[in-house]
Amino acid sequence: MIFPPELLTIMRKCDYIAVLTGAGTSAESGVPTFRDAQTGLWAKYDPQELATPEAFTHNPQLVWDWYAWRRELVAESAPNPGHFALADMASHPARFTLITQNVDGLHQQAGNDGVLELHGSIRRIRCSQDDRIVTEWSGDPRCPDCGGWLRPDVVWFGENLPADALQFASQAARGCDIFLTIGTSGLVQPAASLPLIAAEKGAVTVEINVEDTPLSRFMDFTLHGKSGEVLPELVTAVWGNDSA
Ligand code: BV8
Repeated sequence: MIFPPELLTIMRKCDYIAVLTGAGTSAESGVPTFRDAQTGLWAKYDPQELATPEAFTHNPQLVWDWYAWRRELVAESAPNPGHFALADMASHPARFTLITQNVDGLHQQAGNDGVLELHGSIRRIRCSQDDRIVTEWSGDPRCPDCGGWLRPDVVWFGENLPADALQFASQAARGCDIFLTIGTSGLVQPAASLPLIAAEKGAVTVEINVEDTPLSRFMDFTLHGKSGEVLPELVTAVWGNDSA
């Protein structure tokens, strides 16, 4: 891929890079994006309907089973070259913040630490009653202590994001020199506002996606391609071969 030379110069010289990722960064790892058509048993369900407290209250077993299916997919997945490129990228600027909407933990597996998980993690299970994290249960997904239904430790539509993660993400958007938005449809709030906050505060904004999104027209640079292909090439183009 040919990158705009001015982008490469800016990335080489900047002190603080912030990144927001969405489900598109995990697509090449075999984790379906949030707007991919669901397959098999789940084809007739709309994720946006299932990822809600109402759905869980109405039918906790159904919602539990949906997440158990997704946890299986995540367990079978592995970081792709895009994840590893972001782990590499983190080592170059003086400051680097990775913010993700994803719940699959693949950024951490690829080597990024301090990942801000705006929407929680499907890998963590918590009691829906007493909020404690539960690592073992026998048979029914019930809390060993209080008997409450277990749930994934993710943020559902209509639920607040973890305050600290959102605060640090907003600070990164306000303070960074460059804000990269990768593999997100830019539809879910408040995550989708972060690139616009960065732009408003004068950061150089870059979008990497296979197609345009509602954010594209606000970006300084839009790179069309798969993140698993574009990111390794970008890291090499900016910081050289010894980097990738
Ligand atoms: C909240 C966890 C306060 C669960 C998720 C303001 C305006 C309008 C609405 C709202 C608003 N403020 C709040 C809302 C309501 C709501 C919302 O945003 N609704 C939208 C849909 C209209 N937000 C909330 O409820 C949030 N809470 O604000 O609390 C509050 C409380 C009550 C009332 C009001 C406010 C909580 C939102 C979090 C929801 N939980 N996930 C789970 O995973 O099961 S969000 C879910 O969608 C995933 O986390 C996912 O990451 C996220 C966003 O989707 P994307 O990541 O963008 O994925 P998507 O599939 O959409 O797109 C993939 C993209 O990748 C595409 O663009 C595609 O082209 C691209 N792509 C594909 N392959 C590749 C690729 N790109 C590169 N390479 C590839 N290979």
